[in-house]
Amino acid sequence: MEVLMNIFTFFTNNILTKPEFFVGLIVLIGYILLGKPWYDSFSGFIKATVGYMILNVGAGGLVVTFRPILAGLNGRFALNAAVIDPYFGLNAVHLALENIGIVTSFTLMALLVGFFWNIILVALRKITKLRVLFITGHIMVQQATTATWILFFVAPMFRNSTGAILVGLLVGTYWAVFSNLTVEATQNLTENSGFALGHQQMLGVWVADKLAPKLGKPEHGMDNVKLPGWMHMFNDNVVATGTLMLIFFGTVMAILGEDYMRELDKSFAPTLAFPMYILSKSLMFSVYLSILMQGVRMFVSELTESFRGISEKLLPGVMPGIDCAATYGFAPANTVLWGFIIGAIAQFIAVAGLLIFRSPIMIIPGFVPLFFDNATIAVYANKRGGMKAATILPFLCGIVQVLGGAFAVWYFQLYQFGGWHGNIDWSTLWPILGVIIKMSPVTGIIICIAGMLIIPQIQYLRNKANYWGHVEA
Ligand code: ASC
Repeated sequence: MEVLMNIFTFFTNNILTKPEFFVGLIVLIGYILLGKPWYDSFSGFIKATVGYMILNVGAGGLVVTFRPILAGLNGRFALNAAVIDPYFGLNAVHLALENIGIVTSFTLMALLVGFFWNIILVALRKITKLRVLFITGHIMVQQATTATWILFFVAPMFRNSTGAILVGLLVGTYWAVFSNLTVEATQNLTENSGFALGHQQMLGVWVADKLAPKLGKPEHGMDNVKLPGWMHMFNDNVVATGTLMLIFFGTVMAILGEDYMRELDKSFAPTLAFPMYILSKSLMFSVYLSILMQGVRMFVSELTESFRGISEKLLPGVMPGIDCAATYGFAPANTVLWGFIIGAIAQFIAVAGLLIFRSPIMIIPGFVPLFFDNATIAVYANKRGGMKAATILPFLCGIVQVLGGAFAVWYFQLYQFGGWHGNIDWSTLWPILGVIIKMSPVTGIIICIAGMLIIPQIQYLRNKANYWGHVEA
């Protein structure tokens, strides 16, 4: 008994509370189960662990850059600001969990449970009518993280392993059900390429696909639109993030003023001119975000490979739910950028609305939802409703991203940590799930999971003849 206790204590102190080793261990075990040679399993372990450590470096840098400015906004104008971007959201959740004395490894536990729950749901596809396994690893990490905070925040009695398992069930159900919901639209868009979306705007895409034919005609598509060449610079993540942060944080710092910034930020060297300080601070966001993303990519590519190996063994022939970027080749080249630009205009208008109506929450647009949600919505909208749909729907999406994000940031109190997930499903569906679960945690969780699981049943009843198409039932 004592030996077991000692093992458990060791595990808790050294692995569960050290997410970098937890993720390394998951990869190591996955690779061993897949029968990889020892040196491949070992390199997987090292890469996953180092990747997570790199993420920590990026996250630490963001906090150092971020804190004084957000504190300044709050101190001066009683404005609580948050960047709506899943990487900032990830960071905010980690800080928030640490703040309530909870180890961030619970997010990884939720991820693992969610992944296996998705496998089980699809394995039982004759009953559940679910056809897709969600395999976009970095998205799963982000979503499991945000969902952990949602549940831990609204239901404090579940701030433990039971809670992490429940988060896994919730998020795994979401992965299975909502990726399944994109099957028809994606098959139509890609001329039956045999994949579905496994990303952050699956509900958004379903809505867009349903509304688009009512808004416009596919014959009047994006093929006829020509965008000025300079706009293509926004296709680059670093350029787009750097520019966005310069606009937003640059404005914020300019408003706060030089004296106040010097007071707040001890690293502001006396010899450094204010404009140069603003420029370098704003661009530092891009720097730390790149570092953070590099780390995420590193551990996620190992995690995805070990997950994919496991799922291929368990579920051969099932459709994968993959990154939204995979659909971009199936639309006229301008569509992606068009969605981004329209979404950006909408988000700026919504942010102005928050300021004009004196919302205590201020939202700072982040690149990932701005680009990837709105581009994806535009791609699907254009297919069924042409340019008109590809304009109206990203516009609506941009507005809802900001307003829903503001609600979520306030409701889940992540403004204290400066970030929120921000993608459209996480500004609509998930805040609603959070509100339901807060009312009555146990019943709420059951209602949410059961409610989601009904969706594929309805889909199946409405389309029995073609339902299984690409998937072996
Ligand atoms: C996201 C996210 C990314 C991008 C990428 C798009 O939501 O976190 O890194 O979109 O998946 O290809």
